[in-house]
Amino acid sequence: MMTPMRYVVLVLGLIISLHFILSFSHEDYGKATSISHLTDKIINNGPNPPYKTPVSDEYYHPSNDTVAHGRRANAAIVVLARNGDINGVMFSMKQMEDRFNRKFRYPYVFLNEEPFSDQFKEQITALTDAKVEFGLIPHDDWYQPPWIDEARASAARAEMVKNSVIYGGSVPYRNMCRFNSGFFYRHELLKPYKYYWRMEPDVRFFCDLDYDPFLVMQDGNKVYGFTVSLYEYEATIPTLWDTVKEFIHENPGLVSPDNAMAFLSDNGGDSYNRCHFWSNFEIGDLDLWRGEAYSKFFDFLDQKGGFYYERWGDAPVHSIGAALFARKEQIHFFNDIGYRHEPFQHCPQGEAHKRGRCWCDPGQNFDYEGYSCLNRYDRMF
Ligand SMILES: Nc1nc2c(ncn2[C@@H]2O[C@H](COP(=O)(O)OP(=O)(O)OP(=O)(O)O)[C@@H](O)[C@H]2O)c(=O)[nH]1
Ligand SMILES: [Mg+2]
Repeated sequence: MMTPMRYVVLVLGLIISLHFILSFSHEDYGKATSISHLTDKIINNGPNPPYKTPVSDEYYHPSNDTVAHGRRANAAIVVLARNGDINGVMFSMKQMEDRFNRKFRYPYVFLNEEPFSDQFKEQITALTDAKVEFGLIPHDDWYQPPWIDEARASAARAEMVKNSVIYGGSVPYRNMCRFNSGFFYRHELLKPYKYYWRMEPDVRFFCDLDYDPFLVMQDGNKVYGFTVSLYEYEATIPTLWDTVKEFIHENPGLVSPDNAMAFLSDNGGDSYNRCHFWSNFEIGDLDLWRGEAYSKFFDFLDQKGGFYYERWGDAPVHSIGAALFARKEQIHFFNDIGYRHEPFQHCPQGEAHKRGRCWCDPGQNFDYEGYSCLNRYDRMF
């Protein structure tokens, strides 16, 4: 007869033997259960995504350097704006220059569906020593295509206005979302570039950025960078996910292995959890959008008409594209970039706050607030 104590010892012995066999035979199991991984989880209170390792010192230029010499990326800062956005654009750009670009001198590309006024051009050019170009958006890349059923589109807008959906009644807003989703990276002025940083009017940059984020993207083979992620309004995208699933079903070969589906869906792709990267800030690789997978994806979405029959935003469209067509390691959280677009902000914490001489209150940080999706990003690693 075995005593209960002997049973316990026997079962423990079996578990320990199985653990050792699995540790040696399955590398992933070994890594996941290693002491260092487990202590990391306890100390850092969760998973360990790549951004928790600070950017290496070799990327930093001393903060008193006036010009960053050395390697440069093929990159531009991109701004979509109207003439009437001039004050907000200057507000953002002055900070972009002071916190970062005064030293790095990356060129700016401004885009508009109407010609920029002389006043706009003069005031903007005066803010920087970098090259500034002003481009006109081709008519068909901006305006609602003729094959959209206007009766259906206007009925959808009226319904959204009735339901108080933000920008629900606006056609220009929809043109903007469609242009940012599928056309900006094809503009003539952006053709020479590989990387871009999207900047909007009226945003804040809180910290000095003494390293070149484009080189961090390039060297790490990253394709999409963000600072804030959150949930999309369901009312703006009722059929978007079904359309995405249809596309995946028809094009399984275009989806990346090791993608970031877990950021978008909590059930393996069955439904969309509405998480997206907030696209008013993006540092990205234009070739992600120009590639076969995203090009086909955008055309597929576009011909469904959801940019006009609903109000599909460029944020969910880009986020779904990046998450499906890149590997999850290629999506980068720019932890060092303190950033605010009303009403949310990312404020770096601890050492990163100190190093960037950030002027945001570390207590005001969206990262792990209830409406943020950063925990879903973290859990992928
Ligand atoms: N040229 C042009 N640019 C536009 C138009 N509408 C919006 N934009 C730009 O597109 C970007 C996004 O527009 P926003 O109005 O900031 O949209 P949003 O960020 O969703 O909403 P806000 O909370 O109002 O900032 C900004 O860079 C705007 O300047 C437009 O009709 N024409
Ligand atoms: Mg905005």
